[in-house]
Amino acid sequence: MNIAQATKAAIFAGILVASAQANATLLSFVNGGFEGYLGDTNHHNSDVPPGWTTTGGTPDTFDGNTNFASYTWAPSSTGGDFLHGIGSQPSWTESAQQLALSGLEIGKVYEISFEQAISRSIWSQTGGYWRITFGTESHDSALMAIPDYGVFAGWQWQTMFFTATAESQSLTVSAMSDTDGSRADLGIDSFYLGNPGENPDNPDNPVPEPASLALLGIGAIGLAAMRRRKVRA
Ligand SMILES: [Ca+2]
Repeated sequence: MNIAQATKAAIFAGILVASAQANATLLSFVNGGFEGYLGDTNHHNSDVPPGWTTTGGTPDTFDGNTNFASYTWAPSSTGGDFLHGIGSQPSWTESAQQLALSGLEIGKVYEISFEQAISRSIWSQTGGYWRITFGTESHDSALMAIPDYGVFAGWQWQTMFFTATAESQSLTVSAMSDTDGSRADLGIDSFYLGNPGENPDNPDNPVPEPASLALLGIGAIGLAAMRRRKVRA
């Protein structure tokens, strides 16, 4: 490969990355980091961050320092605030939503990935998990056991795949406990919804290496050159 070809390959790799980002923004999904809340995160504030809407119970905006009532948390890998939800179905399930995310391709697979955590406050009774609903499809995250008081078991990455069945779908995150009528206190942060494999924060789903992007670029340039030759012939 000469220098001109290498330059073209590099430019194309850049275009690939840029178009992937453009596709992700078509979703109109915002604020997967749950940032931007201006109130007090060290009490049950019943407030969700910008972009999110409360759809069940009173989920709160917490951060790694939230420690009232024996809560013990730590910052997620992307830090800042996170969403806290109480699961105690069937009577109480806290949930938040992003309505009518648009520009979806019907039949296309989308990745949803996030970090989850659990804490034990003076009211917590049992373990739990997050139920993620996107359109008509729901997936449950891995069950987290209730920790001892003062113990934070860490943030845990979850990766799920959903197939769009409409051009516009709503997204809901619901806190669930493992035992009906018992309370679980859960956290969720670093939420991603977009093309599979393109969440740069997800350690279980690494982004393509720059080298493989460049190879893709070279392949595409080669195809284009072949087509040009065909047209001339
Ligand atoms: Ca955050």
